[in-house]
Amino acid sequence: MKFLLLLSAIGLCWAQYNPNVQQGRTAMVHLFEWRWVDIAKECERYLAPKGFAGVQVSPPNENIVVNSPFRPWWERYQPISYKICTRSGNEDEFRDMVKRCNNVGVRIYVDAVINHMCGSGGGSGTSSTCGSYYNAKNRDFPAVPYSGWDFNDGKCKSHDGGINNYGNAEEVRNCNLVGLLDLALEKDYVRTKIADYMNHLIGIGVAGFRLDAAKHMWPGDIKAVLNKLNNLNTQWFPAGSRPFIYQEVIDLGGEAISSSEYFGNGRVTEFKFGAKLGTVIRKWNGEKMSYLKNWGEGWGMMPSDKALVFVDNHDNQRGHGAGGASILTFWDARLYKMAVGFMLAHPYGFTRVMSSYRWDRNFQNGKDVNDWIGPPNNNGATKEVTINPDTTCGNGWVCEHRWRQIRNMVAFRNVVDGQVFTNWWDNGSNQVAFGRGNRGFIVFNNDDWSLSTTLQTGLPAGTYCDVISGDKVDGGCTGIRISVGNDGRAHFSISNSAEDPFIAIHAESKL
Ligand code: QV4
Ligand code: CA
Repeated sequence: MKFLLLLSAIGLCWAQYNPNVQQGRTAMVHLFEWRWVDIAKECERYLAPKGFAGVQVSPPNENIVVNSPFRPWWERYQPISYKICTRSGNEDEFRDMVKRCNNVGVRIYVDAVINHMCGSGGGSGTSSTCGSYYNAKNRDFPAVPYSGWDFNDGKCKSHDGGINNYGNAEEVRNCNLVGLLDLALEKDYVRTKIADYMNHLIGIGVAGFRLDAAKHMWPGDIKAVLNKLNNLNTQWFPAGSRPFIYQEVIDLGGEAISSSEYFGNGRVTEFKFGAKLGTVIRKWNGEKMSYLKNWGEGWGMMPSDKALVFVDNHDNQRGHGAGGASILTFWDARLYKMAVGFMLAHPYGFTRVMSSYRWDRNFQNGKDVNDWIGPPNNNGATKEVTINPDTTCGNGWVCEHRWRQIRNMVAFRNVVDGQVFTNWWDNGSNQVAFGRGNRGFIVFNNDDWSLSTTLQTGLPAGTYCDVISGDKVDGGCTGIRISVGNDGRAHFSISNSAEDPFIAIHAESKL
């Protein structure tokens, strides 16, 4: 009885930090701009069998249609209503996706754009993904409905109604972010409309939310909205389960607003993670992988149990948002795989893998002028994610989550879940290794010379298949074999010119 009380107390206190994943699954993937029909299939044919915990989906609510430039990805961050109706699909397709993914134990997390509606320069008419009328100048969104009273025009004190000074918390939260009409979240009416939208999604079966632009909302206003949310759908979740919450707050230091103000509401995106890891793996500013020994809180990052971590996201992979030039993406595939491998092997934070589409980059004076290009499409209709015979994706979809090295490191993270960080080794430069209890071990060589050394792995004796260079198939191994002796030690050689200069072995890759 005491135990049950304790459990329920922990449940109540910690609920919104819990991703509501199926037992033993530890990483989500952001299927950026995918259609609901493709996500449903991906859950069944790939994500569930490979052990992915969940999917972050692009905003599912109706948005403005931007024709100049033609159908940019960012139009989805300009809401017109809360109808489930976008280029990714309609409500029936969304429901079918949530049901099919949940049925195979893969959770859906919704990107909730609740700080604002469309841009002030968005005009008027029915140029929206479901044809709902709006008038940006009059602050009129009858499909919600919102009107002039529901926006922060009166509250914002900046000279032009926009956010110009990130050193002023009131301005950041009460004014328009890049001209986006800022909702008056202190009003119970607005909070109720937002909570109704989120509760509609909870009813359908989603497991949680990314709160877009959380920095631009007062933590107390967010809390008031969260207090109105229902428990998760008991068709798939234990009674009393609370939605998982992770708030998009970019805090690289030096601004008026810090991540810690949001810890009471749920997890927070840790943007230092990708920015710093990119700097280390690129070996910029004299950084070395050996310095990663105390990665996490030791590097000035937030507490692990509050952090949502990722190497890149849909913004900073194309120069939007923050993080800067150091961010690694699929465009730098070799270094990117090492960064994602390090993230998935390391115990810090709840991890999110990025899954992108390719676009024609065109750098002019260091800026990609094609950073707006939307998903692969025919006249604006998002293209299907096709699957090639070799399991990669077609039609311009990158599918990083299907790359062997990344997919196998998601499995590694599941296998070592709950195990301590141990057996750290480094050469004082860019050759490092560490283990997770007696369940997994990983070795990196990011130096300009070869690695050849014997290390304590902590693993039971046996022959293991390296899941970076290959796979364990039918009891054999298509990659490098590593033999661990009775003393737990194993010899590793990694050439600095290897296609992937790292090796990972774990309990389930034992032959
Ligand atoms: C333009 C002018 C403005 C003018 C305005 C008038 O530039 O000066 O005031 O018109 O209407 C797009 C355009 C932008 C345009 C704006 C409004 O790029 O030029 O302003 O629309 O029409 C994405 C994109 C933005 C895009 C926005 C809405 O990144 O470029 O703006 O969608 O379509 C900060 C925040 C952080 C944010 C990050 C990008 O703290 O919260 O910037 N990240 C999230 C999302 C991101 C999204 C938003 C927030 C907004 O991850 O994808 O922005 O929802 O760091
Ligand atoms: Ca705001």
